[in-house]
Amino acid sequence: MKRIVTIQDISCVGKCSLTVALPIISAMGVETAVIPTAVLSTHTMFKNFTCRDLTNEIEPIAQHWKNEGIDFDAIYTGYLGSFEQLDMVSRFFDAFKTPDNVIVVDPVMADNGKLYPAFSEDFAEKMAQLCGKADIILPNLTEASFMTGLEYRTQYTEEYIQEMLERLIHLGAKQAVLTGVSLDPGKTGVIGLNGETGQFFSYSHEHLPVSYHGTGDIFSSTTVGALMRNYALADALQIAADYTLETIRTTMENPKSPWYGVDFETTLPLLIQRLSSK
Ligand code: PXL
Repeated sequence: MKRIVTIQDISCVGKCSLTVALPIISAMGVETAVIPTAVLSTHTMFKNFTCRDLTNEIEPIAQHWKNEGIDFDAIYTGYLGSFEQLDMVSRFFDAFKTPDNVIVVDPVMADNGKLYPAFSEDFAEKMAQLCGKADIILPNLTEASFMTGLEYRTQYTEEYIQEMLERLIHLGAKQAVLTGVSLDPGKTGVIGLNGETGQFFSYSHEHLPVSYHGTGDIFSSTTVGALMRNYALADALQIAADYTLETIRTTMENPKSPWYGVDFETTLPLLIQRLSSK
């Protein structure tokens, strides 16, 4: 069985970061080790959430794992809360990168043209450096724009997306994937660039007219799980996009779904079925 480690916060209620990464990747048949970078009572869309920073735990955990000879087939990072955490995660990459494992960075920090309230433009610059060490990065258009300096647009052409991807590859990542790209009315999807072969790849599907918290984390977690089940990146992205879309659709249909996240638990069996039918 493959083993990954995911490094991000745990929002105790809220269906994002570790509370989706852990169940989804485990259910995909992949051992999922975690480094919780902070414990929050809820994600930050609730009012008055509590937060205990765990930055000082990262290095002792890493050191213990080194002493135990533990290694990972993938290192997957999501929401990271401070410059110091970015530094520590960068050092974690140096310590645990092997010729065969894969580093996946989802630079969670912005959406809809704006940085999340906790972050500044300097943070985006530093996140861009972390992305430079990754094998695969999964930014949305807003995050990509803050990291590359190419202006954020809501209306764009394929050339604009290609330029954004080329700039992302220029940061140093081997493959860059832009999420939430709509080139045709009523559709959305992902477009990626393999920096080593110069090849673009894409997948698009129906665009549902809603937006829910935590869906980016579900998408990235599923991508990592599928990669670990030996799917090529383009296929892993398709599996992740379909699962996220079905989850959003199911959530829309459930009048009792909570406002703060999606019903990924309901659709998880469909994801597992798809993997086992390979
Ligand atoms: O889903 C991304 C995310 C993760 N963790 C925390 C967040 C967010 C997005 O806002 O607040 C704590």
